[in-house]
Amino acid sequence: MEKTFLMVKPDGVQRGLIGEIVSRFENKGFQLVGAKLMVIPRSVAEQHYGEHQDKPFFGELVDFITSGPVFAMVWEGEDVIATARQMMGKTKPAEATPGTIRGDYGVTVGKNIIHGSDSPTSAKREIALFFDEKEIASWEKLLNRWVY
Ligand code: RTP
Ligand code: MG
Repeated sequence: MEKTFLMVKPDGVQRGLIGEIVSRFENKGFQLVGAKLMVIPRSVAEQHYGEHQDKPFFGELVDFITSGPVFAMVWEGEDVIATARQMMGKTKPAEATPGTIRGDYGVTVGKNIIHGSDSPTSAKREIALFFDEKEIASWEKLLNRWVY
């Protein structure tokens, strides 16, 4: 089953949006298989955003993403990579449709609440960068056995 890496950025954690964001993906029907609150080491942040290293905002981006705890997650489900990007909304909150996470909660492009992998290659790379294999727990939904 497809997996993606999602992360509530420091602004989302500061604003108390972890629960809201987790709820959206749970309610959609995706499955949480890994999660942790962490402060990203600078070297990991530079690797994570390596594709942007020549952009003028790179320094600011790395400063911000390492400025406080993030909530890093791995989610699983059919087409979860593309669907999560839809649920996040466009990078610039002003362009993000209301109903999306960035459309509902974001104001500035630098502080846009959530990160999500943009392709299967990115997802694989980012999951390996943030999680040990033993930190990812695939689990079976037992609801149909526990609720009648
Ligand atoms: P992310 O990687 O964080 O999920 O965001 P994204 O794919 O939607 O956007 P991306 O192009 O990968 O940009 C990464 C992050 O860099 C910040 N950014 N700042 N000042 C600027 O013009 C600017 N442009 C991008 C944003 O916080 C964006 O999420
Ligand atoms: Mg990106």
